Amino acid sequence: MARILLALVAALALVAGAAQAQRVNLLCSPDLAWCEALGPAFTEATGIPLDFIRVSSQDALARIRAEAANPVFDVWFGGTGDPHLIAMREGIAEMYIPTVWDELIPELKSVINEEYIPLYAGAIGFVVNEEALGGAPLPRTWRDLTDPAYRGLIAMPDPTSSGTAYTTLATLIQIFGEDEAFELLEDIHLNIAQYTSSGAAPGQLAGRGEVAIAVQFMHDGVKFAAQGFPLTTYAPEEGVGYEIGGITLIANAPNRDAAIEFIEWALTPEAQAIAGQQGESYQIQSNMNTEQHPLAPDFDEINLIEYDFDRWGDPEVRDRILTRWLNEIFPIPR
Ligand code: S7P
Repeated sequence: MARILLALVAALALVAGAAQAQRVNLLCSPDLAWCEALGPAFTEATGIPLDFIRVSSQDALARIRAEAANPVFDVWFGGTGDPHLIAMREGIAEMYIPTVWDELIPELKSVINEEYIPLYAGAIGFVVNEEALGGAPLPRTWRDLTDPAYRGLIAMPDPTSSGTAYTTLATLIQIFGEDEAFELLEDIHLNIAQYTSSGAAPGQLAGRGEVAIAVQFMHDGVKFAAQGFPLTTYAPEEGVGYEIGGITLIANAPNRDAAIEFIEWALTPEAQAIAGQQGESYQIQSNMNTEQHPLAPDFDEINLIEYDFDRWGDPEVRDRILTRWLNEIFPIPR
């Protein structure tokens, strides 16, 4: 009898231990509302608890790099794709092929050479509060942003913390070439009122009329307009770069099984629909069977450049361009 009791106690302890291990620590880079909506829905679907913190894409990469020897997070959800690719190439993230792989939009997988899991796509653009322009014309091109008429009227995110801003730098370099892009960035810098740490914040400043022009993802502009802010969203004439946001398993994740369960769940049409229905996020979702939100910008109507994901997901390219921006643009008085 004593042996049976002991065996029972041991079995219960094992079950309790396993249950304790079943949780997901999520590094979440999209908008906070979407991050907040994920946990309750995932726990309801699977019984697994989820904790998250919201961190911008570049900061998230820095965090995963710093914790690589002793990872805290299991999954990195969302955020621009370039740093996901870098994490994969540096071996601090692990490629996992989800069971829905064949349901993911083929173009999203092929342009990133299937090096990470696509979660959504979104294009860079201008988000403009016409009232706050104070009579200045609507900017139509990237070059227009250098016009002194926009002094103090532009906000964009900081490329050292924000994936949105890194996508913007990469866009300008791909359109104009590196040196000309840096000349433009210098002139645009003179018109910048604020570099924000997160990618979506410039649209909030524009929405409140604190600036007139935000450079950021178009789906974020659409979101703020849907919330009632007087904002118009469009792509400049020379074209725009785009992101393929990722979902990534952290290498040596402390809760690997739960992490995989989360990734599987997050790529289902039901989970992806949370972005637009509860999370006010209008990216194009990666699963072909997800019903796209009516407010999601239509890529067929946007002048997209041929974004070179391979190059911009190269750690050396990233570090060199960010260092150049930090040394040559950021310190210029304005
Ligand atoms: O808000 C949604 C979104 O624009 O944010 C993600 C990205 O991490 C931008 O945030 P940061 O610029 O702060 O890194 C995008 O991937 C996503 O579409």
